[in-house]
Parts: sequence; structure tokens; C-alpha cells
Amino acid sequence: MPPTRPEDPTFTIGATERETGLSKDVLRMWERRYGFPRPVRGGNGERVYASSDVAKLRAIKRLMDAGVRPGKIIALDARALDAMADARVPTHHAVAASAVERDVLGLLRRHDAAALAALLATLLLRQGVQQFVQATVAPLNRAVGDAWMRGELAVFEEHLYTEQVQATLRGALHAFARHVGTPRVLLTTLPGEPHALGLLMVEALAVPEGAHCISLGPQTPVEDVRAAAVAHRVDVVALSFAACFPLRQASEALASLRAQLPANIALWAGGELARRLRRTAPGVLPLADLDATLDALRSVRVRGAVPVA
Ligand code: B12
Repeated sequence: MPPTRPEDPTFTIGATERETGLSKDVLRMWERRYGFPRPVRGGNGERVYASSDVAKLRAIKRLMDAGVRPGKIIALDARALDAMADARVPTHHAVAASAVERDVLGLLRRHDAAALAALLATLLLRQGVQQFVQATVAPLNRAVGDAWMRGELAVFEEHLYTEQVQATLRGALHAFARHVGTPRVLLTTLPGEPHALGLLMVEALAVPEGAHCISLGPQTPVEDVRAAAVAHRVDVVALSFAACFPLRQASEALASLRAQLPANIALWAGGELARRLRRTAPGVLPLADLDATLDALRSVRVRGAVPVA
């Protein structure tokens, strides 16, 4: 472990927990089990962590979030961990698209919120809301997520990105306020799923297709989703699940909701996890990407019937 320099910031166990997302118990348990991290003791015998250890712990946590077991990587040095994170980030971007990504990531790192808001608004006006969601926001989400995964973006920078995109989409939707339309779509996520951008992306796709959307925002208990669906007389309940949401929890919650919902209300499940829901949720329509979502919405207009499963 590189020697710590006196000017290097040090972290208490509380600060290390906040910085890394790893609980105090896990930090103490790893220290005992793996001999890492190796805090020194402060004047009162409290643990004091070096910034290099905290950086390595963050890299380990990012890989854990992508499904890697800590025991397999804890002995690796920070460089090897970053290389492993890089290897997990698929290089799937066409050259053209990366110009916008480079600009947005640059503005996020320069903390230039005003220029970011202006760029997003310009792209939306140039492309129109549906194209903006599909051709700009979807790839940007991946670029921002991958940059966070590689430790190239801080959590607060990712948060700024989310807020700016949400503000841009909400601005467009509010400029188009409509109080009727079909199908009537209830949008939300279940408890434990904080990713709410997908809901707004679907709403921005659906409203221009004539749908009337009621968004409850993230984390609504299953029982309340049923009650809201009945109260708002909706045709569709549309839920979003990011890749990191536990599959079994999603399948069980969807099955329970399907059983509680009146049969005439369709249940759509979207988000990256939907790719893995195909076999596990009868009576639920998994829609993993935006093209499939648009097809489902357009088929309502063409066939006058809501696709159910
Ligand atoms: C912004 C963001 C956050 C924000 C969300 C803020 C907010 N208000 O929404 C915050 C900071 C809360 C967050 C938290 C976390 N995040 Co996050 N997040 C993202 C990010 C960058 C972008 C936006 C997003 O919400 N995407 C999720 C949806 C919109 O995208 P999608 O699943 O691909 O869905 C697509 C389609 O299916 C469709 N769609 C989406 N929803 C729906 C719904 C319906 C009905 C339909 C029809 C279609 C549809 O739209 C999308 C178009 O591309 C993504 C990166 C990415 N690649 O998307 C990471 C990402 C999803 N997060 C990730 C992780 C790991 C986390 C954390 C666990 C990190 C942590 N340790 O704390 C926590 C989650 C904690 C928890 N309790 O679950 C990982 C998941 C990796 C994995 N394979 O498991 C990702 C992919 C980043 C990465 N590259 O590693 N995150």
C-alpha cells in the first residue's frame, strides 16, 4: 500500500462508510478477514483510514454493484481494480454519439450546470422529445453510468445529470399539458428502486402518442399501486426496474400485483431488468427497450387495444 503522505486527507470510519457505501460492520469484518482495509489508530484509539484505502474501497464497491464478489478482488491493487471496472464497461457507442457524451461529461466535470441545461434544451428542441429520449438521453444514461462505474464521475455529478435531464423533460411535458388521452398509464417504481428517470422517459415517449400519464414518482408500495390504478381508472400500470434491482424481488412483486389488479388493467415492466423478466412473470408485458415501448403504445392507437403480455 503506497505510503500515506501527511497532506493526504484521512477518514473516520463514519466518513469512510458514507464515501464508499460500505457499512462500518463490513469495514471491520474485512479488516479482520482480509487484512484490508488497514486503518491506523487515532489518539482515542479510533480507526483512521487513508485516502488511498478509501479510493480502493470505492473501486471494490463499484465492482460489487456490478455483481463481483469482494473476496475475489480485495487483494488486487487500485490499478487492477480500475482495469477490471473498465473491462466491464462495454464499448458500444458509435463515434458520432460520443461527441454529445464528451460534451455532457465535460460539463458535468466542470460543474457547469447552466451550460448543461442549455445544451440539453437545444438538443431537445432540435430533435423533438421522442427522438431526444431515444437518441440522446438513453445513450447518455449509459455513458454517465459507465463513467460513474469507472470512478470518473462523482455521485454528486451523476445526481446533477439526473436532475438536469429530469428538468428538461418535465419542461417539455408541461409545455404540452393535456388532461385526456388513451391509454391511461400509471407510472412508478416499487420500494427499493430509486431509479426514476425511466418513468419520465416513458412519459415523454407516451404523451406524443396520445397517452394520458399519471406518474407517482419512485418507490410506491404494491398495495398503493393497486389502489392508485383503480382510483385513476387506468388502462396500464407501467413499472421501471434498473439492472441492479433483485430479479426474484421483482418477479414476486409483479406476480402479487398482477393477482391484485383487475384483469382489464395491463401490467408493463420496463427497465434493463425487464430483459430477464421474460419467463418469470405471467400476465406481465416486459418491455426492455424504448422501441418496444413505442410499438406497444402505437398498437393501442392502431388496434384500440392495450397489449397485455
Ligand atoms: C441516474 C442513476 C442513478 C440515480 C437515480 C436518480 C433518479 N432520481 O432516478 C441514483 C443515484 C439514485 C442511482 C443509484 C444507484 N445506482 Co444507478 N444509475 C443511474 C444511471 C446513470 C442513469 C439513469 C437510470 O435511471 N437508468 C435506469 C433506466 C432508465 O435505464 P434502463 O434500465 O436501461 O431502461 C431503459 C429501458 O428499459 C427503458 N425503460 C426504463 N424504465 C422503463 C419502464 C417502462 C414501463 C418501460 C416500458 C421502459 C422503461 O428506458 C431506458 C432507456 O434506455 C444508470 C446508468 C444506465 N445505464 O442507465 C445507473 C445504474 C442503473 N445504476 C447502477 C447502480 C449499481 C446503482 C446503485 C446500486 C449504486 C450504489 N451503490 O449506490 C444505486 C441503487 C441503490 C438502490 N437502492 O437500488 C448501475 C446498475 C448496474 C448493474 N448492472 O446492476 C447502473 C447501470 C450504472 C452502471 N453503469 O453501473 N443511480
